Amino acid sequence: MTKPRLERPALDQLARHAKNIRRHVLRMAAGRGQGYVGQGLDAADILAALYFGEMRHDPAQPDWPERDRFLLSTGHYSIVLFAALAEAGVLNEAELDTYGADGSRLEMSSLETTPGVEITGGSLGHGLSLAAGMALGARLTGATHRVFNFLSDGELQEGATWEAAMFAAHQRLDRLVAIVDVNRTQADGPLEDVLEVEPVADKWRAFGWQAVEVNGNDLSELVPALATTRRRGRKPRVIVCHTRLGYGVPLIMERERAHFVRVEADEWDEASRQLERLA
Ligand SMILES: Cc1ncc(C[n+]2csc(CCOP(=O)(O)OP(=O)(O)O)c2C)c(N)n1
Ligand SMILES: [Mg+2]
Repeated sequence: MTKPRLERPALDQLARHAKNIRRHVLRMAAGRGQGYVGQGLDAADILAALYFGEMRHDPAQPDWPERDRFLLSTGHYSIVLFAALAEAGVLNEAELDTYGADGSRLEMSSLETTPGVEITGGSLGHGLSLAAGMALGARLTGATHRVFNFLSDGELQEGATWEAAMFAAHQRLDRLVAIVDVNRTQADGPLEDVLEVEPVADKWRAFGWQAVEVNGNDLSELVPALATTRRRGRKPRVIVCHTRLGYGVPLIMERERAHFVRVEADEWDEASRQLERLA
């Protein structure tokens, strides 16, 4: 089996991928007039940094056994995973238009049967347990790939996440990386109204993790933070990413509630125009 190239592209190239991922997200949601657009826009920089920089993977062989695993714990963020997989060439861009349609492989909550998708999502709070198990399994078999688990601040409100955090630290799973999207919101509203989770980084440290905090919408912070996770260190790592729901499209960012977005046909054109103005 051929080995994929491991070059890490420059920041401006990553920014182009992030912008394309956002374009794909808008295109996908425009198809049905709805979707988890805010999350797709908010996490685009993180997925660009992973899929086009940090992760070892080969789009031509999505099941390559030595690939780093990306586990999307937040199934409802599937829109950004599909967008990144299309940008990487794992999925065909034309298929993106089927997002959320009956019979489509691109469900609004991701399924492991879709190429490039490692786990089925939907029931929140389970991703970190799966990731910890995979990282432990990899170590037991002598494999060297890493496991990246993407989770949300809403999932920090679930007890299972902290059981998995405790287990991963106990097992010293230093090839496990958690990436937490702290966008300060969940389905029922802002975290300060529903259930506060701060101080997020200190909670992880108390559970035995090495934690860094970055602006998750700034590649110049994300990329070096991800690079530090390559060092072996006897602790699992977490990158706490502070993001904005809808980042790059003011029409979405300014909505009072943007957990699930329905947008009128004429507003999609304006959303696209706004995205093109993003540097
Ligand atoms: C176990 C479980 N409980 C509740 C839900 C319903 N639910 C779907 S999305 C969501 C919000 C989770 O928080 P977060 O991912 O931070 O939301 P976002 O930032 O996307 O608004 C909830 C509670 C679920 N999918 N799974
Ligand atoms: Mg959230």
